[in-house]
Amino acid sequence: MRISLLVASLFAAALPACGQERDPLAPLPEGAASGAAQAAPAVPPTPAGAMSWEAYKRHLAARSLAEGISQRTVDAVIPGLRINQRSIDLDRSQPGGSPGSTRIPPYAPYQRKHVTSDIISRGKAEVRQHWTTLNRIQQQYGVDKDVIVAIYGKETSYGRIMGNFDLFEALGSLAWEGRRRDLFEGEFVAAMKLMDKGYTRRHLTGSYAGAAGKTQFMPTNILKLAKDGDGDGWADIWGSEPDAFASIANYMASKGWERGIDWGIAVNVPRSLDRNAIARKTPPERCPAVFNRHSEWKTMAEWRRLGVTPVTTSFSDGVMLKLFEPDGPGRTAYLLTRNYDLILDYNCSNFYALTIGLVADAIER
Ligand SMILES: [Ca+2]
Repeated sequence: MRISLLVASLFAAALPACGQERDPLAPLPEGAASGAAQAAPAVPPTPAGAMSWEAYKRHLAARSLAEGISQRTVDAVIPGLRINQRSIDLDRSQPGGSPGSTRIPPYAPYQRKHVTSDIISRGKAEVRQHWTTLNRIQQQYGVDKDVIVAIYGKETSYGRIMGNFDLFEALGSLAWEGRRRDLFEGEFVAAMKLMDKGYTRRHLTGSYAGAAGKTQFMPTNILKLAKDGDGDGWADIWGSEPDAFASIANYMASKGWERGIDWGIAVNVPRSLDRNAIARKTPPERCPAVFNRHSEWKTMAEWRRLGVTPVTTSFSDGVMLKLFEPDGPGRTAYLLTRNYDLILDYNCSNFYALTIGLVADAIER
């Protein structure tokens, strides 16, 4: 994430997500447990000093070599590796663990702050500047170009805030600290693999928690999903916007993005709708605080029969949708598609995903 580390990072939401973590500019009230990191169960904290930093560095070197990383990379990174206490402090200050913080704030004030004319106009400028490239990427991956640009804008303020933490120090420090050692140690090793592939130490910077570049991918996702979008044969998510766009599109496509289906639409919901009758019946597989706010799935035709009507655009009758009323009955509501859930893969927060969708729609208009 971002985190050039200003104050903003103090508010950054949660863990590095699939690709990133939070908006540098934006707290994500409900996104405390997001993304890739959510997959890693919390382990009991290792009291600093349970393993000395020097001993842990030896462990990192041995694991790296065991995973096939070159001695040259190990020698370049490990001996001088320092603890980055700021990474540890920022990680510990993330929301999510404090009792009593379960109340979800309303979305409308967040929307006013994060779906702004400035963000939208800068997104439109990105689309104009990269029109041909973005259309080619949209055609190739099937992911809407306005969604790609909206994600880029939210993740890094259109490339302005990518984070300047040395990835090895950030990831190594968080692994050593121990609360999510498996996650961060795996990401450290992935960063070593990136260096073996030719990415320089200068490139390998990111957020305090290791989300990197214009896409805010964690190193494992850079290895798996980064793509070359400008045709120079090199996926440079730090330096190339076309590469970042292709990588974001590839991320979404790899998760199953359905070509030609919008993320969702605004709808009017009758007051009389029985919310209990449409509530989700099965526990979500991930981030329950986020998914439990959505209804069960019904077709567009079924929603119409229940009196739920699109404000403007609609879906065809057979499309599967779920209802989300971010601010409760009587306020703006949305019918969401499976593509919305893929935005949640990027960062598991309704505040995040809904904002991406609304900014994307506004960029397109
Ligand atoms: Ca490239």
